[in-house]
Amino acid sequence: MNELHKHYADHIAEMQLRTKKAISQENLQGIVIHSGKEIKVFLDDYGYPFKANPHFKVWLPLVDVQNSWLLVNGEDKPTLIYYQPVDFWHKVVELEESYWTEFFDIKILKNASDVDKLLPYDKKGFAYIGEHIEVAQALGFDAINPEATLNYLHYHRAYKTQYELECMRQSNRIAVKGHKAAKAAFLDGASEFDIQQAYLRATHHTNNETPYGNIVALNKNASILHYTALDRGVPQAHRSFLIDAGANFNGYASDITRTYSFKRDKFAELIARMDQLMLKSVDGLKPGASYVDLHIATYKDIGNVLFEFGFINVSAEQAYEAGIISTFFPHGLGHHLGLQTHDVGGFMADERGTHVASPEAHPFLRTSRIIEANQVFTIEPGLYFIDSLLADLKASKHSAMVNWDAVEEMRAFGGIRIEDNIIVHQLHNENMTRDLDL
Ligand SMILES: [Mn+2]
Repeated sequence: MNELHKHYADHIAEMQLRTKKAISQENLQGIVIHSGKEIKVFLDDYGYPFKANPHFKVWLPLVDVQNSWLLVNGEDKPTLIYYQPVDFWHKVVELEESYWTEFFDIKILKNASDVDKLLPYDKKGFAYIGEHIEVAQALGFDAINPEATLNYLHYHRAYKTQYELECMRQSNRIAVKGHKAAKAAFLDGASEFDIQQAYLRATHHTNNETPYGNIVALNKNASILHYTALDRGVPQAHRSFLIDAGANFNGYASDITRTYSFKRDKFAELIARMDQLMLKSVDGLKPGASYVDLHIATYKDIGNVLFEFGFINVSAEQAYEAGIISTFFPHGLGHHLGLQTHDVGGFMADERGTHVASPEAHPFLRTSRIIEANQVFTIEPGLYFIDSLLADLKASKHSAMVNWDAVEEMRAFGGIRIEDNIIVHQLHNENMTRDLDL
């Protein structure tokens, strides 16, 4: 029995416990979770790539079955209504016995529209959780994605079970293979498109299986934060390479970023300095600490880097007061990671879902919650040379704080982001990404 199988029973027990509490506080009898259904392209008979409801895949490692359902109440053995049509057009995934199947009462559904025969006759007291409101209404549910129930489940999802942590280690393992292949392709002089192919091949993922659209950016394209175009052509020169790419294991995401310089140049030194800064940030993840404070400390530290490398001629403190660090680091330090790349629950102060807003000066921060053990985060500081933001700064009253020649020299390299995936344990952090020698 491997690590995963060993921990699965405890994972199910924890999901049962959460379900029981979630439904008892809302006086529900149970929750009916819909995996989802195909969404067709307008006027076409093809569907968009299917992504399962995270509330479904938190229970079991089925990420690609549509029209399937879970009935849970936290006490009885969960029921899985598994869609297995008679269909000679599409591949039908036949259910095979696996480490997880014994934990469910499994009922086979041959026609998607017959599901009501397998659901509770009286929907009163049952909540529907899923994307398809019209389906829920047609079936007669009153409680559709009740906010209190979702808040409770989302708040607790930030605490990963041992099974989930193992899934995330595996997800890192797959992504790291891709990152190593991508780096080799870059050093080989490949195009963005071909680097992407190398990544997918090494991870055994199709483009639709990665948890988010990979960012594969050469040279100046690295300054575009969410660059998802893939240039087919080989650029005249390879200067820099930024890759933000993850993997998927049992529905759990990894989310890793690396930046490389083609030569041993000033940009390479800047990457090394940012790597050091990034690892210092990771050390700041501690139970009881505030992610917002860690973001602000890192933000100021980037001010130090800007000064050390001569991009600004004022101290980090002065740059912070003037607000100009945001020109170079315009996003948040990181986020919760799990079934979703930007996992839920990051702004919740408690299980009722009380919202804690990000500070006004840091609107792009994706979590404001207090850090606790068994939570998983990304740490991903960046330093970019973004044309539009630099133009705004140049036109502002703070323009003289910047050494524009030094900045100019870096524009062709785009920018730097380095991102690892970290489990916070009670007494230490586990950097899943570095543990794999990336
Ligand atoms: Mn990320």
